[in-house]
Amino acid sequence: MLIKKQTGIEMPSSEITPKHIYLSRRKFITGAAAVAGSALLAACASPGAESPTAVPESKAVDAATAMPADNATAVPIATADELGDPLNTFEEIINYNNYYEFTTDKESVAKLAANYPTSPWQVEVSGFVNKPQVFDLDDLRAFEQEERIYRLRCVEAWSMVIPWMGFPLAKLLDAVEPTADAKFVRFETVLDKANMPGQKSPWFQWPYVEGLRLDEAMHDLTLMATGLYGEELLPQSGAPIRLVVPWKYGFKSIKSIVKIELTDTMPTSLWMASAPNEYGFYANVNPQVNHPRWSQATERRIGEFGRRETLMFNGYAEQVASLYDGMDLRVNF
Ligand SMILES: Nc1nc2c(c(=O)[nH]1)N[C@H]1C(S)=C(S)[C@@H](COP(=O)(O)O)O[C@H]1N2
Ligand SMILES: [Mo]
Repeated sequence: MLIKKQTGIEMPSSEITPKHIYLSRRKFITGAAAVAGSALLAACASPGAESPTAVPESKAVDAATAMPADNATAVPIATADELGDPLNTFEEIINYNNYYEFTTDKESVAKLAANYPTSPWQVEVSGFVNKPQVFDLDDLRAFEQEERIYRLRCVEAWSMVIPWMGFPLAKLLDAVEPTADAKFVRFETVLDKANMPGQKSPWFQWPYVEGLRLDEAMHDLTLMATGLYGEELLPQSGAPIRLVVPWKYGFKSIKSIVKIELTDTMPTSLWMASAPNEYGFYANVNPQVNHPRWSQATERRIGEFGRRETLMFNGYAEQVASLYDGMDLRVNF
C-alpha cells in the first residue's frame, strides 16, 4: 500500500497482511495518535497512490481484537518486499545488529543497548539553512509516519528485509530550508562515552559521523526511521531516530542521530576516517566493486541458507542510478 506510492514499485496484491503481523504503532505516536492515524489513512487513500491494497474488514476486526485500545492506528505490514523477498522477522532484526557504540559483537548489541535512554531526545539541524531548528520527539512525531519495506545490505555481505516506519528526510530538510550553499548533509550520532561502552574504543573517532550529497539526502527513498514492524525503534536499531539509505551499504544508515548539518564540503564519515582505502563517501551497493578484503558479488540473507546475488544499488537502480550519471563508481566508491 504505502510502499507502492513511495517506491513506485508494484506490490503484489497477494501480499495482504496476515493478522499476526498487524502491529500497533501507538508507542511512537503517543500524544499524536489522532493526527498520525488520520494522516496515515489519508496517505493510503491519496489519489496519487496506485490502488492501495485493500484491508479486508474481517482482518481489521481481528487486528482490533489483537491489540488494545487504539486499533485505528494499527498498521498492516506486507509480508514481502517488491521483489517478493520475505521480510526478516522482528526477532532477527532486533537481535543481529551493528552498533559499534555498544559492541562489535552483533549478537550482543541488543542486550548492551537495552536500557539506553532515548527519551527525551533532540536533533539539532544547522549549517546552510534559513531556518535552523532543534527538533524534539514531538516535532519528529509531527511528520507523517509511513511504512517502507527496504532491503538493508551490510558492507560485510549480509542482508535483511526490514519494514521501517518513518518519514522522508526531504520533509525535514524542506522544513529548515537549505540555502544555495548547501551541498552535503552531515549526520552525527549521540556522543555518550559514559553509557556507550564501545565509544571507549580508540580505533574509531567518535561520534559516529555519516554524510550524503544533498540530492541523495533529498531523494524520496532516503528515510528518517522511527520504528520497525509498526513498533517504535528499540535502542539497538538506533532509537529514537536513524537514517535509512537503502541503496547504500548499511553503514551509511547512521543510528541515534542528534545532529544534522548542511555543509558545502563533503563530510568525512567515521568509516572514511578509519579506513579511507576501504570505505568511500558514496558506499553505493555495487556487486562489481569488491571490498579490498572480500567480494561484494553475493550476500547472505539473514535466515536463509546459501547466498544470493547482490543487486546493483541493492535493487534500487531504477530509482537512484541517475544520481550518479557520468560518475566512475570505481573511483567514487
Ligand atoms: N551510530 C551507528 N550507526 C550505525 C552503525 C554503528 O555502528 N553506529 N552501524 C551501521 C552498520 S555497519 C549497519 S549494517 C547498520 C545496521 O543496522 P541494524 O543494526 O538496524 O540492522 O547500522 C549502521 N548504523
Ligand atoms: Mo554494516
